[in-house]
Amino acid sequence: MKKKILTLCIIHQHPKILLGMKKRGHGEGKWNGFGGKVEKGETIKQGAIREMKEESGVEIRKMNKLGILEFAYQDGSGNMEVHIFYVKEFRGSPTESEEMKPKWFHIDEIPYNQMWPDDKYWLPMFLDEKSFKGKFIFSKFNEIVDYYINENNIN
Ligand code: 8OG
Repeated sequence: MKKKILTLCIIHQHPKILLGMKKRGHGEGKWNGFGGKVEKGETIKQGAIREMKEESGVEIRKMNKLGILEFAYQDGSGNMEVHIFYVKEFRGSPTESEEMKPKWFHIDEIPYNQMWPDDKYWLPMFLDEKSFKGKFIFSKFNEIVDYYINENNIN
């Protein structure tokens, strides 16, 4: 099966990051960065900028790709490749959308127990602005059954 390409953007304005509570669909009830599927005819970067604007009202001015993670299920279904962007500069103020409710979190108070279980493995690297590449395999109950993650130059 072909891998789906997705984006994920997190604004870091030290000592805070912007997350959003996903209100519906895949990952509902979890805090996460902003992003989604890359559409036909757009680059990954364009997809990231579009999704950030649609879901939070924020216009990205400067960003840096830090990570590429692959997510798969044990039964081989739903392979995804997620491109993770560190957003340094933006315009506008975060606004609730149909999909996400934005909130700033101090980096000492990141709500890992209400996030995807892989996030605690890579978000600390992300916050240090280190690049990384990895893969997580989930059970059908969304538990991690296997993973690897490498600090790596992805550019
Ligand atoms: O378009 P849709 O809302 O389905 O996009 C899903 C978003 O969730 C997209 O930004 C990628 C992101 N995402 C996953 N899996 C994981 C994960 O395990 N951890 C994090 N932090 N984000 C994920 O699809």
